[in-house]
Amino acid sequence: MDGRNGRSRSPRAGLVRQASGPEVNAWTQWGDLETVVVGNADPQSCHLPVEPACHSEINDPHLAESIPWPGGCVKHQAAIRAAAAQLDNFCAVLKAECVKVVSEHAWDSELKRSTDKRRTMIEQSPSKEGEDTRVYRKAPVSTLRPTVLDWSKPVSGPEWDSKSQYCATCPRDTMITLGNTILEATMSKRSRYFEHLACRDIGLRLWRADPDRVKLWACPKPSMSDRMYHSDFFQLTKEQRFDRMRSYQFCVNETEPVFDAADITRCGKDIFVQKSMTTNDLGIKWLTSHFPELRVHPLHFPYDLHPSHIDCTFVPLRPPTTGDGGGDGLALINPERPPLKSEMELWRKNGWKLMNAPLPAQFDRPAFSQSSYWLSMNLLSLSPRSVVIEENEVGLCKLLEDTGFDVITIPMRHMYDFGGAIHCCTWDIKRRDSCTDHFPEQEYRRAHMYEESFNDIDVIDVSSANSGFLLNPTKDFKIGCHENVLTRSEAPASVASK
Ligand code: DAV
Repeated sequence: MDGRNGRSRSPRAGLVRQASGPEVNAWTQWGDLETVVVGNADPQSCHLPVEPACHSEINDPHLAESIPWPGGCVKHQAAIRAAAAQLDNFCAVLKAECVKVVSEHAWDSELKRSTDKRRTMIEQSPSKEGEDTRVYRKAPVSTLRPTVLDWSKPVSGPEWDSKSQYCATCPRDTMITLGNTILEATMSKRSRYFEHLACRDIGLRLWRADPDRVKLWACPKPSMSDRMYHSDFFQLTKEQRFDRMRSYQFCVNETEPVFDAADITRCGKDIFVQKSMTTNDLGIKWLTSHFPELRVHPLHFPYDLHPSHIDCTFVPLRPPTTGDGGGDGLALINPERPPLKSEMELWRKNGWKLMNAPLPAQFDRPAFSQSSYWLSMNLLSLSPRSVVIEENEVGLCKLLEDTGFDVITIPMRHMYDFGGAIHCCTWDIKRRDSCTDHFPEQEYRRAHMYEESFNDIDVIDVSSANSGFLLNPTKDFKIGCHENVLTRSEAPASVASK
């Protein structure tokens, strides 16, 4: 028996653990969800302080005339309570859902079909002869919550300081599960440097319980010194930003690897990482070299001039399947931020289809929200057949139901003030999935990712079916509805003609 590699455990214990699989396991965005962390709106949640990677503005023009951006101040307690209540409700929905059926007859095929998608099982069968009552229960999702911290405390490093931190509503931004590895992101904002500590206890507990199979890992923390940032980024006019969009240069430069976990989306053996305000090329390179079992692909969305986090831009929903009622692989795209034709070729040739997200139900945003109205598409998949979306998003609900999903709706608009919605406020720990290859048709070349001068801005036309690749072409769309993006007619001729 060899104690060092764990073989000293009793064979029985070993067998039990093997049968259950590691408690940390998530390779896709859609595998059957078993354990998830849901963020907290802590009482000392703060407004983002102004710093080299963040210049926030109040959305309401009247309020903006009266007060400056309250960076570093604790948010209003009423806003905090409202978001906290919606997060608690989300946990309750994930944890349990029971249906009591009084007779077999009532268990009609429609109800059965929709509950099947939610992985429903019988919890209580009729106990006596002649009785027909049974209780069905959806396989519950275990929810974990971050540690409550005081975000109003100032923080500093050798070359910087920050008036406050931010909050713990969006563990998605700081933490990601890549297979059996828990990874802490570097972040790029000084105020968010220590945010992962709210999830540290969860990470440590999971790793300690199964150190042979679970990894707890982090990319080296950046210096956050002034040298890391393009200091003129927030002074650029819209026209200058539009002019520079071909070069995909944002506020963080390439001095040190930087990424937010929410810029990554997982599809089994392949993961996709958005180059953004919060993720640089070096961050993508770090991920590529540290996860050799995965194929890492950068993604670019040139019409988003302030990209941050991929989950309001490009959302894989289910993989392609073959035979027996299988269907198309599906990814939801943002029609205001179309993907590049060149980068979508991989998806097309591997049997995926794209689907335009409908325009959001509401375009107004809470006064202090620093996210776009595309939080409308910030959904959480419970399985390849079942998704949770915001209750106002009727258009999205219909589209998803029409494409075969069971849609669960919950209220989440109070979270918009805290930079996120249903996907942002979660961090999935365990899904029933594996490192499956959903993109077998490819020649994976790491080298092309590091081209110094990537300047492709040729995007998918979202108003055309693209020979069947895009399921629902939209005529509504025109580049520039988004307040961050110029309309085509406003754009410099060199760009508009593209
Ligand atoms: O479209 O503003 C927000 C994502 C926040 N985690 C957007 C992206």
